[in-house]
Amino acid sequence: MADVKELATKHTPTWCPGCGDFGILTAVKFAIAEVGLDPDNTVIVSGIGCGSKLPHFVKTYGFESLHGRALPCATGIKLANKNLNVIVITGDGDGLGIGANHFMHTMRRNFNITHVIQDNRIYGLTKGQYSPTTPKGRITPTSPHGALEEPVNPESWAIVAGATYVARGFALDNLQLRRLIADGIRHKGYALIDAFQMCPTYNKENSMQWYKEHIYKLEESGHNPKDKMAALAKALEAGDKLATGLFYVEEGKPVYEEQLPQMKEKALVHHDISKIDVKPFLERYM
Ligand SMILES: Cc1ncc(C[n+]2csc(CCOP(=O)(O)OP(=O)(O)O)c2C)c(N)n1
Ligand code: SF4
Ligand SMILES: [Mg+2]
Repeated sequence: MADVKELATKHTPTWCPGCGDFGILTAVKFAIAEVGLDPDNTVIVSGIGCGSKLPHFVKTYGFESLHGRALPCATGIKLANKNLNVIVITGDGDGLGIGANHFMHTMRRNFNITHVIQDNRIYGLTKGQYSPTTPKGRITPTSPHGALEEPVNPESWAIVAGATYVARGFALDNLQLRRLIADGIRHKGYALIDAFQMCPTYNKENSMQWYKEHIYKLEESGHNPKDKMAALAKALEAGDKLATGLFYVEEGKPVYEEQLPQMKEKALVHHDISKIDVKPFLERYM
């Protein structure tokens, strides 16, 4: 079992002071330690963005992939070795914009992975363009007259697409966030944790104070996370208040990687391929 201190690396984050990525990093490390994941058997996969630097700061295996492609890489890793613990970290732009196609299909397949979205409602790394979760009407360098689109609601997308664990946290409510991530890791199936975070450099509107004034906790509202329609209603809730906590959980749904006959007995990486003659296959395609 990992001690949280042993999960530190020699690298130091270069995030801006006050960035919510610090809180999410802390929550991820504490969740890994709490669940007792073996760092040698754990891989954190990210895309590209400010927050996607996270794998550099946790002493597990790490894979910083391409913008929008964290989920296909995580899928490939899980297919090669289903025994690995796979945690995916993406920004809101990464996971819900360029990577939205992968997001929907990975949830539909119910891979056993945990996906944390660092949701600062902006493209941070590329200097403040509007993102899929930027509120309608927000003025940014790419929406000088106000963003025209309705923002993406990740929780409702996830519930409808077939995710089996759907939660939302806040970078500064670290105890709640680490519990949601830890439970997401323990959950067998696709777990989404949408983590609200501040970007004090490019998103001045959704500040720490703003979140504190708008957030309320689902567990204090009598919500039943096993009720799919109630979860969807909570996700789509209109108005000034934003719920955090566990929206939806469904146990027992088969995970994709365990339904493949080739992997029933053991992971692909443990198959003996030394006696397979690949020459006929190569000749067929050369
Ligand atoms: C294929 C491709 N398109 C665009 C980019 C440029 N790019 C890098 S990060 C990024 C957006 C990052 O926003 P988000 O995913 O929300 O992460 P944040 O920086 O806010 O943490 C963009 C557009 C890229 N690297 N690759
Ligand atoms: S630009 Fe925003 S998201 Fe990126 S490090 Fe700075 S505060 Fe964090
Ligand atoms: Mg972002």
